[in-house]
Amino acid sequence: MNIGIQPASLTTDWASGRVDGAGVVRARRTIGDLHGLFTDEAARAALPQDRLAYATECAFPVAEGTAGGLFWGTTIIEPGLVGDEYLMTKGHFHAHADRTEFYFTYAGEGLLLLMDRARRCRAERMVAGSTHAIPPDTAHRTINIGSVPLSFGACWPSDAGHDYAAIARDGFAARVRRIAGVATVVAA
Ligand code: M6P
Ligand code: ZN
Repeated sequence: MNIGIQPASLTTDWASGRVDGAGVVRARRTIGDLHGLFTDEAARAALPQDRLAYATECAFPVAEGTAGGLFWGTTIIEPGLVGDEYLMTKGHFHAHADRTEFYFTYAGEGLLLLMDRARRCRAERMVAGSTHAIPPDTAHRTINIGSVPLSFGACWPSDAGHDYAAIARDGFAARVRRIAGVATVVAA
């Protein structure tokens, strides 16, 4: 009996990171969405508020909150500065705090900023191929320190959820600033 062979319902372009397929959800974060993220709020407010900061393309094969499932997505952060800080993601803890995640870089140059519950920060360099295991109870934010888009993939549990509130309230304890032309991690 011929069972048949179907193409995969989901594709990832390994050069660009672009994810495609039925049910892929695309979202945009604009400069306007990043209110309060940067030290220099006046510099952020002076930029076009509808300018793209980063885009996500994600596949959710099971419902959000399902135990045992996995989500898959790509984030592409535009190059650029707000004051002396580079464009970056909002960053989050997981709502289900012990849930972990993998990040992996397709293209561009970035930093992955990690912060534990004691607000201790460290940063890992993101270049094509770099693969990052995000531990439990660790906030994660990505920063594009290059001059081209930073594209990275993520795979995370479908019951991890996003907790943005702690970061919105307290921020990260470290920031990445462009100092004498060099991306530098400094205490916030
Ligand atoms: C990765 C994953 C997503 C996340 C996205 C953008 O793709 O971690 O869950 O939504 O980055 O990051 P943030 O939600 O912090 O803006
Ligand atoms: Zn996450």
